[in-house]
Amino acid sequence: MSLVGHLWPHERSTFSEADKNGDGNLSLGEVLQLIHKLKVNLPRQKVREMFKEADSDDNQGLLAFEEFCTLMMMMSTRR
Ligand SMILES: [Ca+2]
Ligand SMILES: [Ca+2]
Repeated sequence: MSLVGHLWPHERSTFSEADKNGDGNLSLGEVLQLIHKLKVNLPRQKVREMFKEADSDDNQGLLAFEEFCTLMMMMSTRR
């Protein structure tokens, strides 16, 4: 089973919970709030870098669900 497949249902609910304004995308601010809530110990600067790296489609500055999964993968593999 792939990691993404395994995480899917959980990530989906995390994503919609983090999407405060309900636009279907996560802004950097929403991601930072989520990370704070999850008590993930990462410096803001690091989060910003990973956000930019995960943000790979045409809709820059916002993370779609797939991009958010990429970000979560980065966070779990790069401690
Ligand atoms: Ca949003
Ligand atoms: Ca994007």
